[in-house]
Amino acid sequence: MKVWDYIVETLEKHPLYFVLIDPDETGYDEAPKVAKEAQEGGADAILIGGTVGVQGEILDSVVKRVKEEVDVPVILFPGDISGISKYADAILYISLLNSRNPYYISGVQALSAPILLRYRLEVIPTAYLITEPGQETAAGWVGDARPLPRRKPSLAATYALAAKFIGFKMVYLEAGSGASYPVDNRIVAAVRRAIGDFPYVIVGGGIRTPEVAAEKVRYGADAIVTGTVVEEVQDIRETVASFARAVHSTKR
Ligand code: 1GP
Repeated sequence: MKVWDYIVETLEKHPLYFVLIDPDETGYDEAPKVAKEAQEGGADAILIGGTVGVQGEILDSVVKRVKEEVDVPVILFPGDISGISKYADAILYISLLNSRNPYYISGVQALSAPILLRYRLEVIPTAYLITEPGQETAAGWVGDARPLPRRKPSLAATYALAAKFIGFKMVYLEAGSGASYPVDNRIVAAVRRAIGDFPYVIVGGGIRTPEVAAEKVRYGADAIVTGTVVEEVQDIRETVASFARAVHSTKR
């Protein structure tokens, strides 16, 4: 089954919860175990990636080992052209629409397209919008983003509407990994209002509790991503389970 079909079918049942594994943070040897426990806790997919570091043979080997441990989709979340592995199920084909640098809007996509074709990787066209406080995170800094201000949610909404008109299937609202606070609820709500039911909205960055994850869903998120919380706890399965329960049981 295509990952996209899995996403659409699962969304008919409940909102999605993705666990992001950045092997540079979790450790390359720990990543497969983290993925297994995340699946057992109820994660709907595993994202693998990071802004710096994860690439080449090491990435291939991590993705292969993660695939051996889980049945849920393993989706690449690349920081650059180097974040590609033919062993993954799909890739978020990301365009950072509010970057100042055209490389992150269309350059990296062009440079990676031939290799994605050769690997026959399923691509999921994703508009990536970095909001405040993304400027304090690696994604915002490296991606040279002009973070969308939380006091002007209409700006995020216009970018999201442009993403819809261009034809993206996902809009990823990102506060940045390890952000001191998550994407503002007013931004999530304004984006949802502007684009209607589609594209699907992913919200990530700075989400630390199941309550906050559920809140983002109530304001309009279709999918929640957490990364850092899983890196910080001992009991990964139970932590993921509490997030999965909160996300899956909340109505959009
Ligand atoms: C980063 O949205 C993800 O791209 C996850 O962020 O690590 O803060 O959970 P956190």
